[in-house]
Amino acid sequence: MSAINITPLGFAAGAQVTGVDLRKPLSNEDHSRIHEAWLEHIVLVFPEQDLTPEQQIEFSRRFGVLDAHESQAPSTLHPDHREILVLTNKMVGGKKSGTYNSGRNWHTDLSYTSRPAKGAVLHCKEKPPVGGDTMWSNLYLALETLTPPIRGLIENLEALHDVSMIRGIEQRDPADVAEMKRRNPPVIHPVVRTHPETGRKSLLVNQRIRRFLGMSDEESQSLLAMLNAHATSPEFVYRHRWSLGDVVMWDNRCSCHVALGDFDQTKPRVMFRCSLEGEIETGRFADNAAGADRESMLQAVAAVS
Ligand SMILES: O=C(O)CCC(=O)C(=O)O
Ligand SMILES: [Fe+2]
Repeated sequence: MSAINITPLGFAAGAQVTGVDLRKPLSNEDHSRIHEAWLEHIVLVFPEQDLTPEQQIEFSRRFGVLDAHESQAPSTLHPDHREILVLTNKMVGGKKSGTYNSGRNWHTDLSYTSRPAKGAVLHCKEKPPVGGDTMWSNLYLALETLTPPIRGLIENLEALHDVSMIRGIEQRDPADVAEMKRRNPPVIHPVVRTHPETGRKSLLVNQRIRRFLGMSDEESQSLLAMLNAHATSPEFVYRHRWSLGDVVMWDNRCSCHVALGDFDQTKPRVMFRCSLEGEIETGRFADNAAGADRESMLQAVAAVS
């Protein structure tokens, strides 16, 4: 009998999972309960865990293929385990870490690649005394609550996602930024996507979209502002206040999130993240787009890079 307890933490997303020690291999029964709860609650919080990198990797691997983080600057990876991305505001090798301000605008992990992440497992290693919360939004609800006329407008719409839109990227080390851009040319994804496991549709919008295809800049910017405001309405959001040792695992296929920078930056905040590779390629590179769209996209991109 599984000793796992699942308690909802929010209406739109979030549940706490207790009664499981993630240092040990998961039984098949525990694995299925967690997997089911993950699909239902989108964000799962496992409090008071204390995992070595190997244990975090083993646990994460049960839920998908681990990303070797080719999209990231090598200096941001754990020196002994490239499956672990180190999110830290500490100095690394005598300079600011490439992740010191990661996640500061609403985003879906790796939507700036052709294969957005399936999910991620984030382990809190050090935290400031106050602040530095993370918020997730349920993008199924965001889609389902749009009115029919807007839903019709976006049904077949596509968006250009651009790594240059990461908030604060210009403050990072120029070599890291150049590397990120080189690794991640702009990519196009549909605005409405289907979750490969639940079959439900969700709204893939976030603050790393540069524009929609086939629209003027004015149309794009107004629509994007409206959709982003809607997608991140408090009604759809779970906000997590971190405690040391928390492990939080989220489903990236139906959510977006933001890491708040509202904390004393002289205090360390360190998170270890395993990322699960996306199962499907939903994007195509902007370079392969046809005709007028290609031209206008390339101009938009040239203006920023
Ligand atoms: O640091 C955090 O709370 C989350 C950062 C983030 O966006 C991520 O790990 O994907
Ligand atoms: Fe993220």
